[in-house]
Amino acid sequence: MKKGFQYAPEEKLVERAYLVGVSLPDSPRRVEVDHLTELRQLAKTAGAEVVGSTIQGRTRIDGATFIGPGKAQLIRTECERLGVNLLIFDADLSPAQARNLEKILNINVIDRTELILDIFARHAKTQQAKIQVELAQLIYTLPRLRKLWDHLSRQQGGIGTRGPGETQLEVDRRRVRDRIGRLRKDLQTFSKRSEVVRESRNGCPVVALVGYTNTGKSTLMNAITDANTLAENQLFATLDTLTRKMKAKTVAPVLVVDTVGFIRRLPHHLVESFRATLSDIAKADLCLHVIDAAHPAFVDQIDAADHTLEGIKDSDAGKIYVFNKIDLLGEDKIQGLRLRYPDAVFISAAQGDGLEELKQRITKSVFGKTLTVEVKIRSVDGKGIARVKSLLRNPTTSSVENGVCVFKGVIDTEHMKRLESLRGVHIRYLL
Ligand SMILES: Nc1nc2c(ncn2[C@@H]2O[C@H](COP(=O)(O)OP(=O)(O)OP(=O)(O)O)[C@@H](O)[C@H]2O)c(=O)[nH]1
Ligand SMILES: [Mg+2]
Repeated sequence: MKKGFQYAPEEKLVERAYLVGVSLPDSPRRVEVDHLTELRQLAKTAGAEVVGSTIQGRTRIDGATFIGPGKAQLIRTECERLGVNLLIFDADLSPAQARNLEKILNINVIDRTELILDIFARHAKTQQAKIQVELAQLIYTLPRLRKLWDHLSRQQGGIGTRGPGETQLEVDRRRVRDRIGRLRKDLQTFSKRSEVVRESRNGCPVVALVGYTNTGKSTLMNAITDANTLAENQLFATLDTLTRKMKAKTVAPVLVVDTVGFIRRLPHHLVESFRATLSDIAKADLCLHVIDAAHPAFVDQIDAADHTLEGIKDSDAGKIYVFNKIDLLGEDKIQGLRLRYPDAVFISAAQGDGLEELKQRITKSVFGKTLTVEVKIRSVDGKGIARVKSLLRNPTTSSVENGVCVFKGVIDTEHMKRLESLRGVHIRYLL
């Protein structure tokens, strides 16, 4: 290596983050500890290194600084000691609170919504997802533009940089509003396009995988369809909708949709922007609510996901609770869950346990107890014809052509296996 002249490799900026939670009388400390664990995972997913955290007990929120100026000073000292350059709040800060805190702390302050938006921006791959995320970010940014300007003027410092006049801020606000309008229009074309895709589904029933983020929806998708979608131990790995046929020989075609996960207090900007994506859930015939049975806060996660689902879907639509990751639980724990949730299905998407039962439940639910089918069989196969007639309710012969008989009729789903096992029989499902 040449002495005295070296190219320093570009340093990768890893943000050193400090987390702040607030425990109010209606949210006990234990709950806030769980929430901060989730915030830590969110921060990690966003690429930050968490170097410290604090939970402050308060009787009420401080209007100007959320945590109070005294606590803010203490945090500043701690952050300076730890070399922190990003403070993340497990709360939604008002634009003014964020501004005031940055003044006291002299580092970048973001809240939970901003962190989630950042992860969404990192994970957005398709054009639709990118537009949806940008829209959500702009809606969030609009009332906070002043904070951005404060940043700029502080960075520049010195004479003549006393912050832009109100007019420049107004111009920027208008630009952002225009862009929001444009993105909303772009999203409408995506909605129309997905209508067309939906029609091409040819009446096949659709099952949506829903649930809290990181519960194993994509892993389940890969296990029951031939999709090869990203499944990773990070939050919001999936943002785009993916539809595939369920692998099941014994039933009529069923489409499975994998989509974005939910989280406690999903920022409403995101729900609004992701309406096109979420409409796939709304239109589904059945929702499989996937639960991480091994997560300590799975009950809260069920509630949070159900709450989000209520805002998207009619309550009378079918739903099955699917407890995943049972490979991580002992037999006692699984038995306890079975007693507590008698209608649920228990699986390990990763190990393949319980998937056959799940598929049967899906079939039963989307088709009801019966299916209407058209059966083709060679007319010389007298024995086969007799079997087909015995399995169908009210079989009608619709035609005999080129030595092939065509029957139509209704069959109990429990008899489907027997019909499919007959040799020389061709079945078409009339949904
Ligand atoms: N032990 C175990 N781990 C599982 C199982 N299913 C999924 N996982 C793991 O859980 C993590 C999350 O899985 P994903 O399938 O990405 O979860 P997701 O619900 O699609 O997550 P998002 O798309 O981020 O909302 C991954 O690390 C998987 O390997 C399971 O049955 N057992
Ligand atoms: Mg996923």
